[in-house]
Amino acid sequence: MINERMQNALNEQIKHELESAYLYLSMAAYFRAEGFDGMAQWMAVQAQEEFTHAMKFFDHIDERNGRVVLKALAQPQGEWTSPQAAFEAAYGHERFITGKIDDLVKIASEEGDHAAGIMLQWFITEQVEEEASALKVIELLRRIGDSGYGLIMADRELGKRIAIPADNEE
Ligand code: OFO
Repeated sequence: MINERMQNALNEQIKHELESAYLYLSMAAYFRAEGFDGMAQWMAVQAQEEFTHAMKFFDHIDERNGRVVLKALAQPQGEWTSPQAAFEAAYGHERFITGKIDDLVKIASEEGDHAAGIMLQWFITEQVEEEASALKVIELLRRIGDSGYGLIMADRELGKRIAIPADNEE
């Protein structure tokens, strides 16, 4: 059985993960509109991943006889000044999410909730990857600068990202 404080905090995190999905989907729409279909694909895959993160919290609450409560999602930003600006916003968002995971780890420890603590270990590792993958794209786009050819090549490369089935995302 999960206690109320932990349950409320994890329900809040479901919202954050779904807001992440919504933000990346909004970025995918922006990239589509700008003609960067590869970057749109990268963001669409990221949005799918975020949904699987939300479901990990959903399942954890449910498996421990808690109650999942979904909250309203904020409208995501829809426009950015450049592909680099969008990826920088994604990186900033991931740092925000890392802070949220750290807060949850603290709550789990204060509540003596070892089950939540173990589940959250996966997210600690995942956030290192999430920040690193956004940063890698930012560095690539910084090197390219305003080169139209460079952006086309980067778009082609980023479009190779494919969705990983949720069970293999360990
Ligand atoms: Fe769920 O890791 Fe990004 O936000």
